[in-house]
Amino acid sequence: YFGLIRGAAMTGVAVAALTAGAAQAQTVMRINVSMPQDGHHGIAIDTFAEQVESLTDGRYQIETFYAGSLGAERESIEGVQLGTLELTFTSTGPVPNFVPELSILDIPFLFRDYEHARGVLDSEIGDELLGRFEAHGIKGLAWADNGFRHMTNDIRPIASPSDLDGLKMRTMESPVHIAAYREFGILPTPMAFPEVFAALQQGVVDGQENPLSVIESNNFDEVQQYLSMTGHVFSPCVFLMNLDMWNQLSEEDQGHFVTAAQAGAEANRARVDADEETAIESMRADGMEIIEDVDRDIFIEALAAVNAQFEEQFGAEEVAAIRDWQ
Ligand code: EAX
Repeated sequence: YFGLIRGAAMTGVAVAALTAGAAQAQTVMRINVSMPQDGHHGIAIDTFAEQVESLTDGRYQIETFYAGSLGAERESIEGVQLGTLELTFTSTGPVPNFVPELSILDIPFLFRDYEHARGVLDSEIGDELLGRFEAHGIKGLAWADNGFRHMTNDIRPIASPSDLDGLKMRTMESPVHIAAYREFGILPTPMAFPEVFAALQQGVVDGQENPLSVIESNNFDEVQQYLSMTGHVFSPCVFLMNLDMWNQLSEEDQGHFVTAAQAGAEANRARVDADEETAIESMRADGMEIIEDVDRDIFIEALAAVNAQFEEQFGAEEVAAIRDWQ
C-alpha cells in the first residue's frame, strides 16, 4: 500500500519534471519589501534577483516589488507561509507572530555593535535560529540587516528614559519591544510600517523608532523634529521562501538561492554602513535636531526588570550565548 502511494507520487514528480523540461520552462517568482527601492531593502532584493537569474541561467526569474505594494511585512510573511507569495525580505519585527522563539533577537541592548550582530547572525547560533522557520512552512535563506534602531519624536529631545514618559510611539508588532518600551514609560502603539508616515504626520502617534536607513529613506525627518541616537535594539532582516517551493528546487538550485540571498545580504549591509556614514549630517542639514550624546547605560538600567523576564522566557544561557559572543 505504501509502496503504491510512493510509486504514484514519484510518477507525478517525474511527469512534472518532464513537462517542465520539454517546455524549457522559466519559473517566475516574486519577492517584496516594505521599503522604497532606493534603500537597504531594495538593494537586497535587486541583488538577489540578479544573482538567482544569472546563477540558474535564467531558469528562475525573480520579480521585485517595493514599498509594501504587495502588502506589509506581516502579511508578506503570511503569504510566504501559505504559498500565495514565493519570497519576501523582511525585518524580524512581525516574525514572533510566526516563530515566537525568534523574539530573542528583539531583546534591547543585546548586541554591542554591527560587528557583534552580524557575527552572531552569521555564526552557528544564527544558522540554528534561521532553521527555526522550517517548522512553520518557511525556509530562511539568509540573515541581513535592518540596523540599530533609534527614536524619533515630535514633542521633545530624548536624552534619558525619563524623557520618554507618556510619549505615544509607534512600534513594530514585537511583544518583546512592546514590553521593553512600556518599561521606558512609552505608550506603545503597534502598527504596520506602511501606515507610519501618515500616523506621524497626523499626530496619531508622537514618535517611532527605526534605523537611520529607514528614517531617511522614508523621509521621517519631514514629520519628526527630534532624533535620539539610542541604538536601543538591533533589528535583523531575513530572506524567506515558501518551504514547499524550496523543497521543489533541485539541490543545486537550492545552493544558488542561498548564494544569491547571501549576496543580497552583503549588498544590504554595505548600504546600511553607507547610510550610517551620511544620514545624520544629511537629516541635520534638513533641519532635524539630532541628539547624539545619549547615555545608553541609563536606558539599560531602566530595563533591568524586563530583562530578567526575557531571560526567564528565552533561557538565561541562550541570551548569554548571544550577548557574550566574541
Ligand atoms: O523593515 O516596521 C518597521 O519599523 C521596520 O523597521 C521597517 O518596516 C523596515
